[in-house]
Amino acid sequence: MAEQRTRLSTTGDGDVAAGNGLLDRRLFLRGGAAAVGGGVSGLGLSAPAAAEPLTVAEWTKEPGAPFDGYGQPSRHEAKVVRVATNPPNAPGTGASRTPHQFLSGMITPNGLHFERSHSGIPDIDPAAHRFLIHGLVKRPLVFTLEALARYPMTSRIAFLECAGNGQLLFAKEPAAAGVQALQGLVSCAEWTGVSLALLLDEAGVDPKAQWLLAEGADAAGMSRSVPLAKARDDALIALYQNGERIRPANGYPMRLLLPGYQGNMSVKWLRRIKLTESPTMTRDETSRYSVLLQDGRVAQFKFPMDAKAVVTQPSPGLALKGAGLYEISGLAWSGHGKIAKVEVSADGGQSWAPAALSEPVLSKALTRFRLPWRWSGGPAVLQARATDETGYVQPTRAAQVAERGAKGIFHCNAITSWAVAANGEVKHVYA
Ligand SMILES: Nc1nc2c(c(=O)[nH]1)N[C@H]1C(S)=C(S)[C@@H](COP(=O)(O)O)O[C@H]1N2
Ligand SMILES: [Mo]
Repeated sequence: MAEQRTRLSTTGDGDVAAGNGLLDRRLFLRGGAAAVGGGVSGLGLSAPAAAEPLTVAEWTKEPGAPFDGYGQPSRHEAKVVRVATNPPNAPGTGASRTPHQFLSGMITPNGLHFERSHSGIPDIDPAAHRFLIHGLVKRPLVFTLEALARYPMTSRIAFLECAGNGQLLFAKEPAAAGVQALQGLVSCAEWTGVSLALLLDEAGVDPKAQWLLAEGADAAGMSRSVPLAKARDDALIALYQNGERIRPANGYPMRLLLPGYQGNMSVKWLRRIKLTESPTMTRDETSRYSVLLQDGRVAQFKFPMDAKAVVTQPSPGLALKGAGLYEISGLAWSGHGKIAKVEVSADGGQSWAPAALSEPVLSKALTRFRLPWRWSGGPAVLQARATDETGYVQPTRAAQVAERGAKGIFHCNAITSWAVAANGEVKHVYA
């Protein structure tokens, strides 16, 4: 396993890293791309300057638009939007998904962070909102937003993933869907707020307390039990998302953030934390968000999201325009820590090459990976497989279905496969 790269040097260049055209992840750093394509960079994607001389465009001939109170993306990017799925007759209930096929880097812009709400987005007046810590504490405390905002703050970059993300992979036949529909219930932001451990110390936790109940101020009154150890470890009462106040859909004016844990536990519109001896067994944690086992039983409480990687480009909807050099890119994450390795396959999992991980590689954050690929123009099946710092390796779909049975819903982290056809179209398949 140490050296997974099979050198298939049939073309004579030493840059082939795995079957069906996968190239060495250091290719561009070494300047070796000259060997695989035309021109100095080797990419050969540009036109000769003589064929296409620069002209002076309309937008250069007159002054542009004035400044804007709150900037918006270019009007040419109108397709880059979340797509919502709602149960019939239930506005605000359901989810909208991040269009990862159009994004790069590791941070999800706030307007594109996925949304999952059980009873719509409450219109909370920040001045009237109160947050209570009570139960097994010496001093029950009530916070206004203003008071909370005066505490020392910390920032961290963390992904948030709904436990239902990827659940379509449990379907018998591969869904005709792309990365947004299949894996769009994960996003990553820089969250800033007050460490929950600090507030718990201020309230004085009774030694009998082992759990807490977190409850939202939405009409769903969504609530979950959280082990005290997690609350003390890295839980945040988040007030800011990527530098600005949390968006209404994501929990304005404050939310619980439990890095690496299933999204449902990061209670939005947080109004109450109650310290308890044992889990409260709320509706939201007994009816859903657990793992159905092969024998029909349900494993109670699976909190961290296991490691997953997914190729975002190319992916369905982004057709390849002719054979040649491409960069395969995608996202990987683990609720157990840092991503240690992402391997990419172009032949449906027969051979694998290690991808380059873009810095920074952070614990419980999305990690961007990249790998050069020379597409021959023939059929290919692209996959990515994550390994996290605990040594855990992401399973194939077949392995996960065998383990869980076909009725699984939550915590699917199986490998996603994209087939590339000779005409360049990309399609979701089971490999
Ligand atoms: N109060 C409250 N908190 C909530 C929810 C909710 O409906 N109400 N949805 C949960 C679910 S299922 C998920 S996956 C995450 C989604 O967070 P986001 O909408 O910011 O992406 O919030 C969780 N917190
Ligand atoms: Mo969720």
